[in-house]
Amino acid sequence: MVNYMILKCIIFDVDGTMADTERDGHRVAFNLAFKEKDLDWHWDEDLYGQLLKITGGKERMNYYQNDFLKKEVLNNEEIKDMHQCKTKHYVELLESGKIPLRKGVKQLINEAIDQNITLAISTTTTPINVSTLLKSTLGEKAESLFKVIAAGDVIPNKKPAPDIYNYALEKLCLEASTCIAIEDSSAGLASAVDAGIKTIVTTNEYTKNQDFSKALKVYPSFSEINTHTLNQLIGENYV
Ligand code: XBP
Ligand code: MG
Repeated sequence: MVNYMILKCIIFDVDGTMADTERDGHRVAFNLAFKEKDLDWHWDEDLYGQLLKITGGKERMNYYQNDFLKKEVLNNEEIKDMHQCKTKHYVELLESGKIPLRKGVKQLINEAIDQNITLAISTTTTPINVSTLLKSTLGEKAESLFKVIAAGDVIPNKKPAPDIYNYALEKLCLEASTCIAIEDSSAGLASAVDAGIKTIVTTNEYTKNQDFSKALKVYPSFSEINTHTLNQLIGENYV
């Protein structure tokens, strides 16, 4: 039984973890951008679920044209332009309040703050998407609740590479052994674990059948997740 607090920091993934953003958020924004730019692409829910294998919106569009269409429709500049248009639509979706935090996330954040546990974010998504999600769900000052927000192109290799979590640890100046990551996907899990961070997974419709064998524990929701269980989990695996 671990009573003393080993846990110093909770590092949240964003998409699929803090909020269920992919099906009704990012996917819809991509389709709005394709339509605005008169591109005859449309990603339905099933196809998007396959495309989520690749993290990063720009990288996902390249994956789609190279591996599914098997032809280059958009060059790198056009990919960047399309992604900026998609991000504009995604931010508008967030600002409309259509994408709430998953049940239990706000409570866990407040509990961590009460117990002086540092909060951080480690995500593949574009920084403005993170700040807009936080503001639209937790209020104007929400970003200041997180000591580090590691997001998007700040590192060269996106998840499953460990870069974004290594970047977060460097900025946090904390030992990986005192942190726990919360992820939703096998790519995110691999990224955190390869950075030496113990990780739990909260699944969603898109990721529930993925391989989570490297996770400390897998949860279908945040209902059983609190700072005590997180501390217990890393305490039992403390090295
Ligand atoms: C999920 C991702 C992101 C989003 C799209 O990030 O892979 O790429 O799907 O966002 P995470 P962008 O689970 O690490 O939060 O279009 O801004 O990349
Ligand atoms: Mg995720």
